[in-house]
Amino acid sequence: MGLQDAYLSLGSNLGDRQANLRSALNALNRERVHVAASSSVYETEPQGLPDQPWFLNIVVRTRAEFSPVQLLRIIQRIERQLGREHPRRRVPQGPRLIDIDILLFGSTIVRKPTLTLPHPRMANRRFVLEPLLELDADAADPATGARFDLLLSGLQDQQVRRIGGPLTLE
Ligand code: PH2
Ligand code: MG
Ligand code: MG
Repeated sequence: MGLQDAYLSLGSNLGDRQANLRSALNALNRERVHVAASSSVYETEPQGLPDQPWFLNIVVRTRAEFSPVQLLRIIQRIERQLGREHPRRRVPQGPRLIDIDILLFGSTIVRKPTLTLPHPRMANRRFVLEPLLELDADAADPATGARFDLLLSGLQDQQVRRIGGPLTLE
């Protein structure tokens, strides 16, 4: 499979959140998931499970020479290495040192028990769409054709604020 643009969402709401995001970016590059561009850093209101600390979130564009499932395995290994708990001990949508989700993989549509692309909740999440649109203002959902900028306009009640520019790598 050739190189594809894959967009990833990264989030952290425990410990040194910015350091956790930076460690994840460095780990991706080390694993040959090349980070081509990173959004600004946003501090974001927790969605899904409200009673937890606010997150730092970014979106990155990567050039991956892997299939979507191979990319998922690499991401899950990095999450474990960075101290994320085993899936069975984790609260769904709850606090985490690091979470890395595949949002889009080119315009590939995947529906497997272990992986759904585009990410099934991205269209409802301002903490995803705002940084994604920073990297690609014309991005649209490959499954429905809906433009993400139009979807974002319905999510303004979710609080996000840009707290800094793109993270720099080692
Ligand atoms: N991740 C979740 C659930 N809720 N809320 C924000 N603001 N940012 C996240 O990254 C996030 C969330 C599950 O992965
Ligand atoms: Mg995840
Ligand atoms: Mg997630």
